Amino acid sequence: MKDQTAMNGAESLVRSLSAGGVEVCFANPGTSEMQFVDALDRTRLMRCVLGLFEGVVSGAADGYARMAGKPAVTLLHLAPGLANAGANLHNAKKARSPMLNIVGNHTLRHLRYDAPLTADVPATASVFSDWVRTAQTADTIARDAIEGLAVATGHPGRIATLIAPADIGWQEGGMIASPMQPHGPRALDPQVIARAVSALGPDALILCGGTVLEDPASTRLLAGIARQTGAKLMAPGSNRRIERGAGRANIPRIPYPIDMAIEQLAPFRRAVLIEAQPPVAFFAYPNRPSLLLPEACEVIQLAEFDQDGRAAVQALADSIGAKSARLTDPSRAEIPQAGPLQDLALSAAIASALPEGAIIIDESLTSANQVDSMSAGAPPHSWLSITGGAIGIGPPLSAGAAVACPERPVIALQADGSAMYTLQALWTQAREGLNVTTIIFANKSYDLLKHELFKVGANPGPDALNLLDLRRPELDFISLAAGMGVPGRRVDCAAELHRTLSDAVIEPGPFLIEAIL
Ligand SMILES: Cc1ncc(C[n+]2csc(CCOP(=O)(O)OP(=O)(O)O)c2C)c(N)n1
Ligand SMILES: [Mg+2]
Repeated sequence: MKDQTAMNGAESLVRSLSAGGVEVCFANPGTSEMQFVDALDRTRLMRCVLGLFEGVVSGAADGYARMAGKPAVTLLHLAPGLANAGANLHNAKKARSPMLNIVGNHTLRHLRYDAPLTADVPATASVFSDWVRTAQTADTIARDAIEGLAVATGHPGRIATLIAPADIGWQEGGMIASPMQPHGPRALDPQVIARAVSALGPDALILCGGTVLEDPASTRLLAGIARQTGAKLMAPGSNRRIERGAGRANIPRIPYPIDMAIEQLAPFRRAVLIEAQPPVAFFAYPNRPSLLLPEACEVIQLAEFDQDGRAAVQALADSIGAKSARLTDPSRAEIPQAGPLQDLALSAAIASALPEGAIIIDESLTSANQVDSMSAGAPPHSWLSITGGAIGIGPPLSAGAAVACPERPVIALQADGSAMYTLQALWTQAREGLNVTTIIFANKSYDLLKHELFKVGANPGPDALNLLDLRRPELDFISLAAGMGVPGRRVDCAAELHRTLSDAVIEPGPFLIEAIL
Protein backbone atom coordinates (compact mmCIF):
# COMPACT_ATOMS: atom_id res chain seq x y z
CA MET A 1 0.00 0.00 0.00
CA LYS A 2 1.41 3.35 -1.03
CA ASP A 3 0.25 5.44 1.89
CA GLN A 4 2.10 3.14 4.30
CA THR A 5 5.31 4.96 3.48
CA ALA A 6 3.76 8.03 5.12
CA MET A 7 3.24 6.22 8.41
CA ASN A 8 5.79 6.32 11.20
CA GLY A 9 6.77 3.29 13.26
CA ALA A 10 4.56 4.28 16.19
CA GLU A 11 1.45 4.57 14.06
CA SER A 12 2.09 1.24 12.33
CA LEU A 13 2.33 -0.37 15.77
CA VAL A 14 -0.92 1.13 17.03
CA ARG A 15 -2.81 0.30 13.84
CA SER A 16 -1.50 -3.28 13.76
CA LEU A 17 -2.28 -3.97 17.41
CA SER A 18 -5.76 -2.54 16.99
CA ALA A 19 -6.35 -4.78 13.97
CA GLY A 20 -5.07 -7.64 16.15
CA GLY A 21 -7.87 -6.99 18.65
CA VAL A 22 -6.21 -4.75 21.26
CA GLU A 23 -8.74 -2.16 22.44
CA VAL A 24 -7.26 -0.62 25.58
CA CYS A 25 -3.96 1.02 26.46
CA PHE A 26 -3.09 1.60 30.13
CA ALA A 27 -0.34 4.18 30.21
CA ASN A 28 2.04 6.32 32.15
CA PRO A 29 4.20 7.74 29.36
CA GLY A 30 7.23 9.99 29.15
CA THR A 31 9.17 11.80 26.46
CA SER A 32 10.51 8.63 24.83
CA GLU A 33 6.92 7.42 24.31
CA MET A 34 5.53 10.66 22.88
CA GLN A 35 5.40 9.22 19.36
CA PHE A 36 3.12 6.48 20.64
CA VAL A 37 0.96 8.95 22.55
CA ASP A 38 0.69 10.99 19.38
CA ALA A 39 -0.18 7.89 17.30
CA LEU A 40 -2.83 6.82 19.83
CA ASP A 41 -4.33 10.28 19.66
CA ARG A 42 -4.28 10.52 15.88
CA THR A 43 -5.71 7.08 15.24
CA ARG A 44 -8.24 7.07 18.11
CA LEU A 45 -8.23 3.28 17.83
CA MET A 46 -7.75 2.46 21.53
CA ARG A 47 -9.22 3.58 24.81
CA CYS A 48 -6.34 5.22 26.66
CA VAL A 49 -6.43 5.00 30.45
CA LEU A 50 -3.95 6.96 32.55
CA GLY A 51 -2.53 5.46 35.74
CA LEU A 52 -0.73 7.83 38.10
CA PHE A 53 1.96 5.27 38.91
CA GLU A 54 3.25 2.41 36.82
CA GLY A 55 2.14 -0.17 39.40
CA VAL A 56 -1.38 1.05 38.69
CA VAL A 57 -0.82 0.61 34.97
CA SER A 58 0.40 -2.99 35.24
CA GLY A 59 -2.20 -3.97 37.87
CA ALA A 60 -5.00 -2.51 35.76
CA ALA A 61 -3.77 -4.29 32.64
CA ASP A 62 -3.82 -7.53 34.65
CA GLY A 63 -7.38 -6.94 35.87
CA TYR A 64 -8.47 -6.11 32.35
CA ALA A 65 -6.86 -9.25 30.92
CA ARG A 66 -8.36 -11.53 33.57
CA MET A 67 -11.88 -10.31 32.80
CA ALA A 68 -11.66 -9.52 29.07
CA GLY A 69 -9.78 -12.75 28.34
CA LYS A 70 -7.43 -10.79 26.10
CA PRO A 71 -4.53 -8.42 26.60
CA ALA A 72 -4.40 -4.69 26.98
CA VAL A 73 -1.25 -2.90 25.94
CA THR A 74 0.68 -0.88 28.50
CA LEU A 75 2.84 2.13 27.75
CA LEU A 76 5.73 2.56 30.19
CA HIS A 77 8.65 4.93 30.44
CA LEU A 78 12.15 3.43 30.16
CA ALA A 79 13.72 1.28 32.89
CA PRO A 80 12.50 3.33 35.89
CA GLY A 81 8.87 3.28 34.71
CA LEU A 82 9.11 -0.41 33.96
CA ALA A 83 10.66 -1.09 37.36
CA ASN A 84 7.81 0.78 39.05
CA ALA A 85 5.42 -1.53 37.21
CA GLY A 86 7.41 -4.56 38.39
CA ALA A 87 5.50 -5.89 41.40
CA ASN A 88 2.19 -6.03 39.58
CA LEU A 89 3.86 -7.39 36.44
CA HIS A 90 5.10 -10.15 38.73
CA ASN A 91 1.53 -10.82 39.93
CA ALA A 92 0.30 -10.81 36.33
CA LYS A 93 3.03 -13.25 35.29
CA LYS A 94 2.04 -15.63 38.07
CA ALA A 95 -1.60 -15.23 37.00
CA ARG A 96 -0.55 -16.08 33.45
CA SER A 97 -2.45 -13.03 32.32
CA PRO A 98 -1.83 -11.97 28.75
CA MET A 99 -0.16 -8.55 28.53
CA LEU A 100 1.90 -6.62 26.01
CA ASN A 101 4.14 -3.87 27.40
CA ILE A 102 5.53 -1.18 25.13
CA VAL A 103 8.48 0.42 26.89
CA GLY A 104 10.24 3.38 25.38
CA ASN A 105 13.98 3.72 25.34
CA HIS A 106 16.49 6.30 24.18
CA THR A 107 17.64 6.20 20.59
CA LEU A 108 20.75 4.10 20.03
CA ARG A 109 22.93 7.17 19.41
CA HIS A 110 21.82 8.74 22.70
CA LEU A 111 22.41 5.66 24.86
CA ARG A 112 26.22 5.94 24.83
CA TYR A 113 26.18 9.32 26.63
CA ASP A 114 24.60 8.03 29.83
CA ALA A 115 21.74 10.54 29.95
CA PRO A 116 19.85 10.69 33.28
CA LEU A 117 17.17 8.14 32.40
CA THR A 118 19.60 5.68 30.80
CA ALA A 119 19.57 2.20 32.32
CA ASP A 120 19.45 -1.39 31.15
CA VAL A 121 15.86 -1.70 29.87
CA PRO A 122 16.16 -5.28 28.53
CA ALA A 123 17.58 -6.48 31.86
CA THR A 124 14.76 -4.77 33.75
CA ALA A 125 12.19 -6.27 31.39
CA SER A 126 13.63 -9.77 31.64
CA VAL A 127 12.74 -10.14 35.32
CA PHE A 128 8.97 -9.90 34.83
CA SER A 129 8.50 -10.86 31.18
CA ASP A 130 8.21 -14.17 29.34
CA TRP A 131 9.31 -12.54 26.07
CA VAL A 132 11.45 -9.45 25.48
CA ARG A 133 12.44 -7.84 22.22
CA THR A 134 13.96 -4.51 21.21
CA ALA A 135 12.53 -3.06 18.00
CA GLN A 136 15.21 -2.42 15.38
CA THR A 137 13.60 -0.49 12.52
CA ALA A 138 10.43 1.46 11.77
CA ASP A 139 9.30 -1.06 9.17
CA THR A 140 9.59 -4.05 11.52
CA ILE A 141 8.33 -2.65 14.84
CA ALA A 142 4.69 -3.50 14.07
CA ARG A 143 5.66 -7.08 13.22
CA ASP A 144 7.59 -7.29 16.50
CA ALA A 145 4.52 -6.08 18.37
CA ILE A 146 2.27 -8.60 16.63
CA GLU A 147 4.71 -11.39 17.51
CA GLY A 148 4.64 -10.21 21.12
CA LEU A 149 0.86 -10.19 21.00
CA ALA A 150 0.83 -13.79 19.75
CA VAL A 151 3.11 -14.81 22.63
CA ALA A 152 0.91 -12.94 25.15
CA THR A 153 -2.35 -14.45 23.91
CA GLY A 154 -1.09 -18.02 23.80
CA HIS A 155 -2.01 -20.78 26.22
CA PRO A 156 -1.14 -19.92 28.90
CA GLY A 157 -1.19 -16.12 28.76
CA ARG A 158 2.24 -14.51 28.95
CA ILE A 159 3.89 -11.18 29.58
CA ALA A 160 5.49 -9.84 26.41
CA THR A 161 7.60 -6.67 26.50
CA LEU A 162 8.62 -4.75 23.40
CA ILE A 163 11.27 -2.10 23.89
CA ALA A 164 10.83 0.75 21.48
CA PRO A 165 13.75 3.14 20.90
CA ALA A 166 12.28 6.61 20.38
CA ASP A 167 13.63 7.12 16.86
CA ILE A 168 11.95 3.95 15.62
CA GLY A 169 8.67 5.44 16.72
CA TRP A 170 9.20 8.65 14.82
CA GLN A 171 10.88 7.31 11.65
CA GLU A 172 8.72 6.99 8.55
CA GLY A 173 8.32 3.64 6.81
CA GLY A 174 6.03 1.91 9.31
CA MET A 175 4.39 -1.20 7.86
CA ILE A 176 1.13 -2.74 9.03
CA ALA A 177 1.61 -6.30 10.31
CA SER A 178 -1.21 -8.82 10.09
CA PRO A 179 -2.42 -10.73 13.15
CA MET A 180 -0.64 -14.00 14.00
CA GLN A 181 -1.99 -17.23 15.46
CA PRO A 182 -1.28 -17.41 19.20
CA HIS A 183 0.96 -20.18 20.53
CA GLY A 184 -0.44 -23.37 22.09
CA PRO A 185 -1.98 -25.19 23.75
CA ARG A 186 0.32 -28.22 23.57
CA ALA A 187 -1.51 -31.49 23.03
CA LEU A 188 -2.38 -33.72 25.98
CA ASP A 189 -0.58 -37.04 26.35
CA PRO A 190 -2.96 -40.05 26.10
CA GLN A 191 -0.68 -42.10 28.36
CA VAL A 192 -0.86 -39.48 31.09
CA ILE A 193 -4.65 -39.35 30.71
CA ALA A 194 -4.75 -43.13 31.22
CA ARG A 195 -2.56 -42.84 34.33
CA ALA A 196 -4.78 -40.09 35.70
CA VAL A 197 -7.91 -42.16 35.09
CA SER A 198 -6.49 -45.14 36.98
CA ALA A 199 -5.38 -42.85 39.84
CA LEU A 200 -8.90 -41.58 40.55
CA GLY A 201 -10.41 -42.92 43.74
CA PRO A 202 -11.27 -41.93 47.32
CA ASP A 203 -7.63 -41.26 48.26
CA ALA A 204 -7.00 -39.07 45.20
CA LEU A 205 -6.96 -35.30 44.91
CA ILE A 206 -7.80 -33.47 41.70
CA LEU A 207 -6.13 -30.07 41.91
CA CYS A 208 -7.35 -27.79 39.14
CA GLY A 209 -6.37 -24.23 38.31
CA GLY A 210 -5.97 -21.84 35.39
CA THR A 211 -8.59 -21.79 32.67
CA VAL A 212 -10.52 -24.70 34.24
CA LEU A 213 -11.67 -22.48 37.11
CA GLU A 214 -12.93 -19.87 34.66
CA ASP A 215 -15.23 -22.33 32.94
CA PRO A 216 -18.35 -23.37 34.92
CA ALA A 217 -19.04 -26.26 32.51
CA SER A 218 -15.60 -27.75 33.28
CA THR A 219 -15.93 -27.38 37.04
CA ARG A 220 -19.41 -28.95 36.97
CA LEU A 221 -17.99 -31.83 34.98
CA LEU A 222 -15.14 -32.15 37.47
CA ALA A 223 -17.69 -32.29 40.27
CA GLY A 224 -19.34 -35.16 38.38
CA ILE A 225 -15.98 -36.95 38.06
CA ALA A 226 -15.31 -36.45 41.77
CA ARG A 227 -18.74 -37.78 42.71
CA GLN A 228 -18.38 -40.86 40.53
CA THR A 229 -14.86 -41.78 41.69
CA GLY A 230 -14.75 -40.49 45.25
CA ALA A 231 -11.79 -38.24 44.43
CA LYS A 232 -11.65 -34.81 46.14
CA LEU A 233 -11.52 -31.54 44.24
CA MET A 234 -9.40 -28.59 45.30
CA ALA A 235 -8.02 -25.42 43.76
CA PRO A 236 -4.76 -23.57 44.48
CA GLY A 237 -4.93 -20.89 47.15
CA SER A 238 -4.63 -17.99 44.70
CA ASN A 239 -6.07 -17.96 41.21
CA ARG A 240 -6.38 -15.63 38.28
CA ARG A 241 -10.15 -15.97 38.26
CA ILE A 242 -12.72 -18.41 39.61
CA GLU A 243 -16.27 -18.43 38.32
CA ARG A 244 -18.32 -19.41 41.33
CA GLY A 245 -21.62 -18.97 43.20
CA ALA A 246 -25.07 -20.47 42.72
CA GLY A 247 -25.30 -23.16 40.05
CA ARG A 248 -21.54 -23.61 39.97
CA ALA A 249 -19.32 -26.22 41.57
CA ASN A 250 -17.90 -25.04 44.88
CA ILE A 251 -14.23 -25.96 44.85
CA PRO A 252 -12.37 -25.36 48.11
CA ARG A 253 -8.99 -23.67 47.90
CA ILE A 254 -5.81 -24.80 49.66
CA PRO A 255 -5.56 -22.59 52.77
CA TYR A 256 -2.68 -20.13 53.27
CA PRO A 257 -1.53 -21.21 56.77
CA ILE A 258 1.00 -23.97 56.21
CA ASP A 259 -0.18 -26.30 58.98
CA MET A 260 -3.78 -26.15 57.76
CA ALA A 261 -2.64 -26.83 54.20
CA ILE A 262 -0.53 -29.82 55.24
CA GLU A 263 -3.38 -31.22 57.30
CA GLN A 264 -5.92 -30.91 54.50
CA LEU A 265 -3.60 -32.55 51.97
CA ALA A 266 -2.40 -35.31 54.31
CA PRO A 267 -5.02 -37.94 53.33
CA PHE A 268 -4.06 -38.05 49.65
CA ARG A 269 -2.03 -40.87 48.10
CA ARG A 270 -2.40 -39.65 44.52
CA ALA A 271 -2.82 -36.17 43.07
CA VAL A 272 -3.94 -35.33 39.53
CA LEU A 273 -2.86 -31.80 38.61
CA ILE A 274 -4.67 -29.85 35.90
CA GLU A 275 -3.13 -26.48 35.00
CA ALA A 276 -1.69 -26.45 38.50
CA GLN A 277 1.75 -27.07 39.97
CA PRO A 278 2.48 -29.23 43.02
CA PRO A 279 1.30 -27.06 45.93
CA VAL A 280 4.15 -25.21 47.63
CA ALA A 281 4.19 -23.24 50.88
CA PHE A 282 4.42 -19.44 50.56
CA PHE A 283 7.60 -19.52 52.63
CA ALA A 284 9.91 -22.12 54.12
CA TYR A 285 9.60 -22.56 57.89
CA PRO A 286 11.79 -24.53 60.28
CA ASN A 287 10.66 -28.16 60.59
CA ARG A 288 8.11 -27.82 57.80
CA PRO A 289 8.39 -29.12 54.22
CA SER A 290 8.36 -26.80 51.22
CA LEU A 291 5.96 -28.97 49.25
CA LEU A 292 2.57 -29.49 50.84
CA LEU A 293 1.44 -32.86 49.51
CA PRO A 294 2.59 -35.88 51.53
CA GLU A 295 5.98 -37.14 50.35
CA ALA A 296 4.55 -40.51 49.37
CA CYS A 297 1.79 -38.98 47.27
CA GLU A 298 2.07 -39.87 43.59
CA VAL A 299 1.74 -36.73 41.45
CA ILE A 300 0.29 -37.00 37.96
CA GLN A 301 0.60 -33.83 35.93
CA LEU A 302 -2.40 -34.33 33.64
CA ALA A 303 -2.20 -30.86 32.11
CA GLU A 304 0.75 -28.50 32.48
CA PHE A 305 0.15 -24.77 32.23
CA ASP A 306 0.72 -24.86 28.47
CA GLN A 307 -1.85 -27.61 27.95
CA ASP A 308 -5.62 -27.25 27.80
CA GLY A 309 -7.02 -28.11 31.22
CA ARG A 310 -10.61 -27.98 30.03
CA ALA A 311 -9.83 -30.58 27.37
CA ALA A 312 -8.13 -32.65 30.09
CA VAL A 313 -11.29 -32.56 32.21
CA GLN A 314 -13.35 -33.61 29.21
CA ALA A 315 -10.92 -36.46 28.47
CA LEU A 316 -11.17 -37.72 32.06
CA ALA A 317 -14.97 -37.55 31.93
CA ASP A 318 -15.11 -39.35 28.59
CA SER A 319 -12.81 -42.11 29.84
CA ILE A 320 -15.00 -42.93 32.82
CA GLY A 321 -18.37 -41.91 31.41
CA ALA A 322 -18.89 -39.14 33.97
CA LYS A 323 -21.56 -36.47 33.52
CA SER A 324 -21.85 -32.95 34.90
CA ALA A 325 -22.91 -33.02 38.54
CA ARG A 326 -26.35 -31.84 39.61
CA LEU A 327 -25.49 -29.31 42.22
CA THR A 328 -27.27 -28.18 45.34
CA ASP A 329 -26.30 -24.66 46.27
CA PRO A 330 -25.23 -23.88 49.81
CA SER A 331 -27.62 -21.49 51.52
CA ARG A 332 -26.89 -17.76 51.32
CA ALA A 333 -25.39 -15.83 54.17
CA GLU A 334 -27.92 -14.05 56.38
CA ILE A 335 -27.84 -10.26 56.66
CA PRO A 336 -26.16 -9.58 60.01
CA GLN A 337 -27.72 -7.72 62.92
CA ALA A 338 -26.39 -4.34 63.97
CA GLY A 339 -23.12 -4.88 65.81
CA PRO A 340 -19.36 -4.50 65.57
CA LEU A 341 -17.39 -5.66 62.54
CA GLN A 342 -15.98 -8.87 63.97
CA ASP A 343 -14.87 -11.29 61.30
CA LEU A 344 -18.09 -13.34 61.16
CA ALA A 345 -20.42 -10.32 60.98
CA LEU A 346 -18.08 -8.50 58.61
CA SER A 347 -18.00 -11.50 56.25
CA ALA A 348 -21.77 -11.97 56.45
CA ALA A 349 -22.42 -8.28 55.72
CA ILE A 350 -20.44 -8.58 52.50
CA ALA A 351 -21.49 -12.08 51.40
CA SER A 352 -25.18 -11.26 51.82
CA ALA A 353 -24.86 -8.11 49.70
CA LEU A 354 -23.18 -9.64 46.63
CA PRO A 355 -25.23 -8.93 43.53
CA GLU A 356 -25.37 -11.16 40.47
CA GLY A 357 -22.36 -10.75 38.21
CA ALA A 358 -20.19 -9.15 40.88
CA ILE A 359 -16.45 -9.20 40.31
CA ILE A 360 -14.72 -9.74 43.66
CA ILE A 361 -11.17 -8.45 43.92
CA ASP A 362 -9.65 -10.21 46.91
CA GLU A 363 -6.79 -8.44 48.64
CA SER A 364 -8.39 -8.94 52.04
CA LEU A 365 -5.39 -10.75 53.59
CA THR A 366 -6.32 -11.34 57.24
CA SER A 367 -9.83 -9.82 57.24
CA ALA A 368 -13.28 -11.05 56.21
CA ASN A 369 -11.92 -14.50 55.50
CA GLN A 370 -15.33 -16.12 55.66
CA VAL A 371 -16.74 -14.22 52.69
CA ASP A 372 -15.34 -17.04 50.55
CA SER A 373 -17.30 -19.86 52.22
CA MET A 374 -20.37 -17.69 52.88
CA SER A 375 -20.69 -16.66 49.24
CA ALA A 376 -20.59 -20.13 47.67
CA GLY A 377 -24.37 -19.91 47.27
CA ALA A 378 -24.45 -16.22 46.31
CA PRO A 379 -25.54 -15.27 42.79
CA PRO A 380 -22.93 -16.20 40.18
CA HIS A 381 -19.80 -14.04 40.41
CA SER A 382 -16.08 -13.93 39.54
CA TRP A 383 -13.35 -14.07 42.20
CA LEU A 384 -9.89 -12.64 41.44
CA SER A 385 -6.98 -13.23 43.84
CA ILE A 386 -3.53 -11.79 44.31
CA THR A 387 -1.54 -14.42 42.47
CA GLY A 388 2.08 -13.52 43.14
CA GLY A 389 1.94 -12.45 46.78
CA ALA A 390 3.14 -8.92 45.92
CA ILE A 391 0.66 -6.72 47.80
CA GLY A 392 -0.72 -3.51 46.32
CA ILE A 393 -2.74 -4.97 43.49
CA GLY A 394 -6.33 -4.46 44.64
CA PRO A 395 -7.10 -0.87 43.58
CA PRO A 396 -5.63 -1.18 40.06
CA LEU A 397 -6.87 -4.74 39.51
CA SER A 398 -10.35 -3.41 40.30
CA ALA A 399 -9.97 -0.56 37.83
CA GLY A 400 -8.84 -2.88 35.04
CA ALA A 401 -11.63 -5.40 35.68
CA ALA A 402 -14.18 -2.57 35.57
CA VAL A 403 -12.78 -1.29 32.27
CA ALA A 404 -13.23 -4.79 30.84
CA CYS A 405 -16.75 -5.28 32.23
CA PRO A 406 -18.46 -1.89 32.54
CA GLU A 407 -21.86 -3.52 33.08
CA ARG A 408 -20.74 -5.53 36.14
CA PRO A 409 -20.22 -4.21 39.68
CA VAL A 410 -16.68 -4.62 41.03
CA ILE A 411 -16.26 -5.12 44.79
CA ALA A 412 -12.74 -4.85 46.20
CA LEU A 413 -12.07 -6.59 49.53
CA GLN A 414 -9.11 -4.46 50.44
CA ALA A 415 -6.66 -4.66 53.34
CA ASP A 416 -5.59 -1.18 54.47
CA GLY A 417 -1.81 -1.55 54.32
CA SER A 418 -1.92 -3.13 50.87
CA ALA A 419 -4.25 -0.37 49.62
CA MET A 420 -1.61 2.26 50.33
CA TYR A 421 0.81 0.86 47.72
CA THR A 422 -1.40 1.79 44.78
CA LEU A 423 -4.20 3.90 46.23
CA GLN A 424 -3.89 6.40 43.39
CA ALA A 425 -5.81 3.88 41.24
CA LEU A 426 -8.88 5.45 42.90
CA TRP A 427 -8.20 8.53 40.78
CA THR A 428 -8.30 6.38 37.63
CA GLN A 429 -11.54 4.80 38.87
CA ALA A 430 -13.06 8.27 39.30
CA ARG A 431 -11.80 9.65 36.02
CA GLU A 432 -13.06 6.65 34.04
CA GLY A 433 -16.36 6.49 35.95
CA LEU A 434 -15.78 2.87 36.96
CA ASN A 435 -18.32 1.06 39.14
CA VAL A 436 -15.89 -0.13 41.82
CA THR A 437 -16.84 -0.33 45.48
CA THR A 438 -13.74 -0.64 47.65
CA ILE A 439 -14.15 -1.91 51.20
CA ILE A 440 -11.07 -0.96 53.19
CA PHE A 441 -10.46 -3.28 56.14
CA ALA A 442 -9.07 -0.69 58.52
CA ASN A 443 -7.35 -2.83 61.12
CA LYS A 444 -4.67 -0.12 61.09
CA SER A 445 -1.82 -2.60 61.02
CA TYR A 446 0.18 -5.06 58.98
CA ASP A 447 -1.69 -7.78 60.78
CA LEU A 448 -0.48 -10.68 58.69
CA LEU A 449 3.12 -9.83 59.51
CA LYS A 450 2.32 -9.77 63.22
CA HIS A 451 1.17 -13.39 62.89
CA GLU A 452 4.33 -14.22 60.96
CA LEU A 453 6.47 -12.59 63.64
CA PHE A 454 4.96 -14.78 66.34
CA LYS A 455 5.21 -17.85 64.05
CA VAL A 456 8.99 -17.50 63.78
CA GLY A 457 9.12 -17.53 67.57
CA ALA A 458 10.09 -13.88 68.03
CA ASN A 459 9.25 -11.98 71.17
CA PRO A 460 8.77 -8.58 69.57
CA GLY A 461 9.63 -5.34 71.32
CA PRO A 462 8.29 -1.85 70.53
CA ASP A 463 10.56 -1.30 67.52
CA ALA A 464 9.39 -4.47 65.80
CA LEU A 465 5.73 -3.77 66.54
CA ASN A 466 6.14 -0.18 65.39
CA LEU A 467 7.17 -1.46 61.95
CA LEU A 468 3.87 -3.31 61.68
CA ASP A 469 1.62 -0.55 62.98
CA LEU A 470 -0.34 1.96 60.86
CA ARG A 471 -1.73 4.12 63.69
CA ARG A 472 0.83 6.89 64.00
CA PRO A 473 -0.59 8.86 62.27
CA GLU A 474 -3.97 7.27 61.49
CA LEU A 475 -4.85 6.92 57.83
CA ASP A 476 -8.08 8.65 56.88
CA PHE A 477 -9.27 6.72 53.84
CA ILE A 478 -12.40 8.82 53.38
CA SER A 479 -10.31 11.98 52.96
CA LEU A 480 -7.76 10.19 50.81
CA ALA A 481 -10.54 8.95 48.50
CA ALA A 482 -12.25 12.36 48.44
CA GLY A 483 -8.95 13.91 47.37
CA MET A 484 -9.05 11.67 44.30
CA GLY A 485 -12.69 12.27 43.43
CA VAL A 486 -14.11 9.14 45.06
CA PRO A 487 -16.95 9.55 47.58
CA GLY A 488 -16.94 7.33 50.66
CA ARG A 489 -18.35 6.48 54.02
CA ARG A 490 -16.90 5.18 57.27
CA VAL A 491 -18.79 2.33 58.95
CA ASP A 492 -18.28 0.35 62.14
CA CYS A 493 -21.56 -1.61 62.20
CA ALA A 494 -22.25 -4.84 60.28
CA ALA A 495 -25.87 -3.99 59.35
CA GLU A 496 -24.77 -0.58 58.13
CA LEU A 497 -21.97 -2.10 56.08
CA HIS A 498 -24.49 -4.38 54.39
CA ARG A 499 -26.76 -1.42 53.57
CA THR A 500 -23.94 0.83 52.40
CA LEU A 501 -22.48 -1.88 50.17
CA SER A 502 -25.88 -2.80 48.72
CA ASP A 503 -26.46 0.85 47.78
CA ALA A 504 -22.95 1.44 46.43
CA VAL A 505 -22.97 -1.47 43.97
CA ILE A 506 -26.04 -0.11 42.15
CA GLU A 507 -24.75 3.46 42.07
CA PRO A 508 -22.60 4.08 39.00
CA GLY A 509 -19.03 5.23 39.59
CA PRO A 510 -16.57 4.39 42.37
CA PHE A 511 -17.25 4.43 46.11
CA LEU A 512 -15.10 3.64 49.11
CA ILE A 513 -16.24 2.17 52.41
CA GLU A 514 -13.81 2.40 55.30
CA ALA A 515 -14.74 -0.49 57.57
CA ILE A 516 -13.36 0.21 61.04
CA LEU A 517 -12.33 -3.12 62.56
C1 LIG B 1 5.29 -5.94 47.40
C2 LIG B 1 5.26 -6.48 48.78
N1 LIG B 1 5.87 -5.83 49.78
C3 LIG B 1 5.82 -6.30 51.04
C4 LIG B 1 5.18 -7.48 51.32
C5 LIG B 1 5.21 -8.07 52.71
N2 LIG B 1 3.90 -8.02 53.34
C6 LIG B 1 3.09 -9.09 53.38
S1 LIG B 1 1.69 -8.79 54.17
C7 LIG B 1 2.12 -7.20 54.49
C8 LIG B 1 1.24 -6.29 55.28
C9 LIG B 1 -0.20 -6.42 54.93
O1 LIG B 1 -0.94 -5.50 55.70
P1 LIG B 1 -2.42 -5.17 55.28
O2 LIG B 1 -2.50 -4.98 53.82
O3 LIG B 1 -2.91 -4.07 56.13
O4 LIG B 1 -3.22 -6.52 55.60
P2 LIG B 1 -3.47 -7.18 57.04
O5 LIG B 1 -2.32 -8.05 57.30
O6 LIG B 1 -3.60 -6.09 58.03
O7 LIG B 1 -4.73 -7.95 56.87
C10 LIG B 1 3.37 -6.92 53.98
C11 LIG B 1 4.03 -5.60 54.09
C12 LIG B 1 4.55 -8.16 50.24
N3 LIG B 1 3.91 -9.30 50.38
N4 LIG B 1 4.60 -7.63 48.99
MG1 LIG C 1 -4.11 -4.06 57.77
